[in-house]
Amino acid sequence: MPRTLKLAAAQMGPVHLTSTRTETMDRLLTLLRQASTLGAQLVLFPETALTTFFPRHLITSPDELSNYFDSASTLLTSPNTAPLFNLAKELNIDISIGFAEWDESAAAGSVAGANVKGYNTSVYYSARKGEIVAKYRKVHLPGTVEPFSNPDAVNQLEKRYFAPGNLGFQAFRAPDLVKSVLKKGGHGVEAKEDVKGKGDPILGMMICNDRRWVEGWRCYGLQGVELVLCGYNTAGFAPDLWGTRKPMTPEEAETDAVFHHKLCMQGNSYMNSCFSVSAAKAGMEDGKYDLIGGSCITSPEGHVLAEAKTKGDEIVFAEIDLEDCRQGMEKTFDFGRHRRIEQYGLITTQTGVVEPELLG
Ligand code: CDV
Repeated sequence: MPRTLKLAAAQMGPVHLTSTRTETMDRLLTLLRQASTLGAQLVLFPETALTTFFPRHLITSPDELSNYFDSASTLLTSPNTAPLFNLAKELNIDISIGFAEWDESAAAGSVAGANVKGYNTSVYYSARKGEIVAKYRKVHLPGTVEPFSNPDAVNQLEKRYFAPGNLGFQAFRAPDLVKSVLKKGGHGVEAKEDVKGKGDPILGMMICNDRRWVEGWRCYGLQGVELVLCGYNTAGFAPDLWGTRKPMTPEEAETDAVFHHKLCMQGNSYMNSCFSVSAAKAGMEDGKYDLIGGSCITSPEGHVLAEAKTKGDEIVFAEIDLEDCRQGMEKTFDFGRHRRIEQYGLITTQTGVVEPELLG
């Protein structure tokens, strides 16, 4: 049985320090309406979609910092965020969006020098339910607590403002997003094998840097994920962050950054037999910080089905059939038959690299 889904990434052009919340919200609403005209049932917005990517700045004023955060509990009611969820409900479109989540309890145990105010978070809103049905907090926070010593460096101070996500990689089902699916206790459901690939779509969220880490993808793969959603803000040129062993022009660096982005989305989609959708915040933010575009939708065979053509506000759209995940899940990547967990101990017992002894 086909389980088709009309899917969109809502790529955003830059949002500046000077952009007002109202201006940014208007752009989000326009993108959602555009996706609706294409028939989208699910729209993904970028990481920290409501503001500029503020972790590139050293912000010391508590008031200024609090302007970039929102509380998860008031997303559906706050004037800063409610219009988007209200429109999603009206248009009957599920949405997923990234934002900086204010949660002062996150600061407990944070490292010296940090000024942790919460988490780098994304939520999944089900239009049919009229509620947020899943929340994910970014696990792999890139960058540093303190700015680089180079005054011209592009900083990435996520470890300063956010605590690492503490919700794991929890897959979830999107209620009634796809028609004609099996429900619990449904007619003809006898064994667990009978329901595989037949229920409501299985989704997982990750945020930006997470896409570079196979561990998160595999955690989702082990829950039968069919679609991974990933919003991002990826610098096009950040030699202090990435290293300078092979000097590159900003143009070469950006080409490489887009290549690595797609490599992660395509390779990990293939190795976990799932679709993925990624949505960038792109272009020159705050006047001088270049972010890559490259928002795309990829298939379980690792192909790019649709991708952004600009670095501005743009809808990337594809109709997918979740049934296409079955081939990989049942053959090459049938985890139950082929994985050898007795050989993978290092993955969960060791964090950093330990090289074999030097030879004599
Ligand atoms: N927002 C991010 O997580 N950005 C990172 C850094 C390393 C540019 C990324 O992985 O794209």
